[in-house]
Formats: sequence, structure tokens, C-alpha cells
Amino acid sequence: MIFAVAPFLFSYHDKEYVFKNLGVIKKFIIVLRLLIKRVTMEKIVRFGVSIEPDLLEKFDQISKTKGYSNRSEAIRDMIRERLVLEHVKNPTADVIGTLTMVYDHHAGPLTDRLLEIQHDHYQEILTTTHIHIDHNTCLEVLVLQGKMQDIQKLADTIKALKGIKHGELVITQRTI
Ligand code: NI
Repeated sequence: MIFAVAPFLFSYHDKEYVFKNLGVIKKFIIVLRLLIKRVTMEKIVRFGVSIEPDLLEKFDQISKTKGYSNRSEAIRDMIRERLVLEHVKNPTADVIGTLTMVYDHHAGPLTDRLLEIQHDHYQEILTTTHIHIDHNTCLEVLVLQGKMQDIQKLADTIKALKGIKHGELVITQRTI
């Protein structure tokens, strides 16, 4: 194949040459397409799954409700979700995530405590976003990174503070 391609590569600027060798070029493109297809196909593994019809029906119904266009993508996402769940079970696993909280900034020394805790954990807190929802209420999002046990402990400490109305920790991993 390389012998067929070489003259084309060296003379691609010569319109006449290209025109004369159109057949060779077309063949080269077909071979190239097949090669690309083969390389990309190898990254995907197909496997058969035995499943009860009613279970599959329920799965398809949920997938459809969630907007999946095909089963494969829904199954892939389900597997990734499970992998994250397993990953975060390890207390020393490296994780990344967010803590979203809603609080009343008038509630006692809450804002001072929050600031103090955040400065104590500056290595785990990548960034913070603060939005004033109304006169009393604040929404704050912390982007966190570190060991699972440290992130969980930090989130628990913040959520337990008096004045925090709601807090939710969402954890994921960098590569899934
Ligand atoms: Ni505020």
C-alpha cells in the first residue's frame, strides 16, 4: 500500500498527476477508511447479556424516560455509576466533587465558622462560589478534591454546623 501512496504524497500538488491517478487515490481512501474503522472498532467490545424480558422492559422504560437513544449508552452510564460507587467506598481513594449548601448567614457565628473551616482546609477546597439568594439566605458551592475520608469528614463537619439548612455532597472521580 505504501508504494501506491508514496507517489501521491510527493506529487499531491500536481493536479494532472492526481487526475491521472484518481483510481489509485480512491483505492487508498477506501483502505484508509477500513483501517480507521478497524482501529475504532477495536476500542469497543461487544458482549451478549441474558436477561428476563420483564427486567429488560423495565430497563428500557427507565432509559427512555431518561432520554437515552440506545441501550448501549444507558448500560455504559450504569456501569460508570457503579464504578464510582465502588471507588468512593475506599476511604483513601482520590476523589473530586462538590458540596452544595444553603444557609442563613444571620445564624450566630456561622459565617465566621465557615470561613475558619475553609481556611483550615484550603488544600482540599479548589474553589468556592457564593450566591445571595435573598436577604437572609445564601447558597454556597465548594469544589473539593482529596482523599475520600478527608472530603467526607469536611462535608460532615460543615453540614453539622448550626444554621446550615441543607447540604449535599456529590463525589465523583477524575477518570472513569
Ligand atoms: Ni450571601
